[in-house]
This record gives sequence, structure tokens and C-alpha cells, in this order.
Amino acid sequence: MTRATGTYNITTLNEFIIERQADFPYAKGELSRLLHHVGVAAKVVNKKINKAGLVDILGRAGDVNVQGEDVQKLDLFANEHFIAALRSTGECCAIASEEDQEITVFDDGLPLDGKYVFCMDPLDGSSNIDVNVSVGTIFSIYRRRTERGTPADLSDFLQPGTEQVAAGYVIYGSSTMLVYTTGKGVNGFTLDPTIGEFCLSHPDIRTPEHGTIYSINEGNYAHFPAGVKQFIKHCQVVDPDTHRPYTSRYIGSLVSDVHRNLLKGGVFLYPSTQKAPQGKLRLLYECNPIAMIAEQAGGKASDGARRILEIPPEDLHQRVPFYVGSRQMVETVERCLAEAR
Ligand code: P6P
Repeated sequence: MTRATGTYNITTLNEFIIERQADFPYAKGELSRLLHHVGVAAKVVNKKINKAGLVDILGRAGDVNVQGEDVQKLDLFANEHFIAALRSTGECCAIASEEDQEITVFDDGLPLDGKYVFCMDPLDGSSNIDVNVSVGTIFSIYRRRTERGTPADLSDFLQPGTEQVAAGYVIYGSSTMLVYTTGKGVNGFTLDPTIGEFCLSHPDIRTPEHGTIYSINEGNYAHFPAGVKQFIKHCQVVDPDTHRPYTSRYIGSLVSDVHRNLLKGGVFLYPSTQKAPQGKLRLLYECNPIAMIAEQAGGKASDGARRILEIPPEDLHQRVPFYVGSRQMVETVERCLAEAR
């Protein structure tokens, strides 16, 4: 008789979700099912993105490809597939998406007792796909506020980020990762294409208190608030004792810049600019989910004065200035902004 000696130490996303369900004694598996379907949709989108470089063979968006199918813009493809996956769970009663001006309410004959609403940017930074730069999906999950069994409405979405029950992102990069939190730490899963599973690769992510990377589009320097200009100068001072000058790293894809800084330490800044007086990034489905991830990993996220997660949303597509990353670096940005006021 041969004794099995190999240890199979892979934890798949689904195993992890089930294991962690014990953290929520009253959970009946609804959130687990939602998270599982986020993983399924991410795999479908990942497969499509990996072929994006073959547009000349597969056809450009708006074309009809050799199979006679309409070639879709990838962000619309991602939007449709996440909506379909979430609708199929029956656990989500409505979705707010960066791609749609209004919310999508699942009220066409489905049981309207979905307990959750879902906010997402289905494919952030999609303009980067043509140049083969990583892009991402960002998502945020809330308990609905309206009565179960009735159609959801805007009030279910205009909740502060502190009310999120889960938040995360998928980064479609050199490898595809799903990083999420349900309020008990941050865990990262890498897609193993050979088995088609997201596998736990970054357990309990903690972001360094301080880093040496700052990420900002310095092309907008002329119109930055004075405090941001002061912070950039602070980063560029030659002072080996404080590891300055820091390194400037800006990919122009929020999920990529945030993910790198989360793991290595650093701060991402998107201030108000002349073109975007309120900032460019959206509170509901970009800043709040990233802020929850950052705080759960020991970091910080603010609009320069307020904690992002406490900003009361007034509009589905509201924009805010966004400073996120290593706690001490965000605090330095806030100090520079306060001193310059
Ligand atoms: P800018 C991509 O278009 C995006 O929404 C984010 O992913 C990214 O962080 C930001 O915009 C980049 O904006 O103005 O620097 O090109």
C-alpha cells in the first residue's frame, strides 16, 4: 500500500468563502453566493481580455467578427456579464454601474427578496487595454435599505462607505487577481488558469505604514491645490535618512496603481484638477471599495479632509478628490493640504 504524502495546500476562493462564512454566524450563505459569482464573472471577463490583443483577427468593437457576432467594447462586455452573473444569484436586487446612468433593478419577475445591492466599475481603465496595460473591476456590496420583496431604489445605494458589507477588485494583469474584504482583513486570490480557480496567494494583506512610492498624474500640476504641490515637493527632497526622493510610479489604471502601493507601500493621489474640479474618481464604485480595502489592510483613504468611508453620497456618480495608501503618507498629504489652506 502506498501512503499519500503530497499535501494539497491550495485554498480556492470558494473554499475560503465557505470557511470564512463562520465569521458571520447569522449568514445564510447569500453573501457567499454573491462573492462566488463575482469570481465566475471575473473569469469570463478575464478570458475575453486575454484575447483583446487579437482584435485584428477577432474584430474591433462595432465590427461583426468572423463568427458573425457583434464585437463588443470590453467594458460593455464586462458590464453585461457581471450584471448577468449577479442577477442569476437571486441574492442581489439591483446594481449601480459606472457604465449605466441609472441603477439596474432586478424586478422582472425575479423574487425581489435579494438582500444586497451591488456597485461596480466593471472595467476601470479600459482605454489601457489597447496598449496592453492592466485594467480592473472594482466592486462594493451593501445591504439594501428598502423592504425586501419591493423594487430597490436610489436610497439603497446612497449609503456611506462604512455600510459596505464587502468590497474588492479584480486586476487583469500579468496574472489575474481577486482582492476583497468583508470587514475582517484583506485577502488576495490569484487565478490559476490551468485549473480555472482563484487560489489564495496573498493571505491577510497588510499595507506598510509608510512607503516610498507616490502615484499622481503630474501633468495636472499647474492646477493642483497648493497642498498637493507642497506634498510633491516633499517627496522630491533629497534626504537619505527619510529615503527621499521617493519614487514616482503612475500607471494611469487605478486598480494597478492601488494594488502595487497596497503591497509595497505608497500613496495614490487624484486631487481636484481644472478638468475635474471635484476630482475624477467616483465615490460609490471606485473610492469607497478601494478605501475599505486600504483601511482593512491598515492604510488610510481621505478626500484630503474627510475619511472617504464617511462621506455621505448625494449622487450615484459623484466624484471626490482621492488620497489613499500607507497611513503615514496619507496623513502627510492631509497635513500639507491643511497647512496650505
Ligand atoms: P488620468 C482610468 O481612466 C481612470 O479612471 C483610473 O483608472 C485612473 O486612475 C485614472 O482614470 C487616470 O486618470 O487623468 O491620470 O488619465
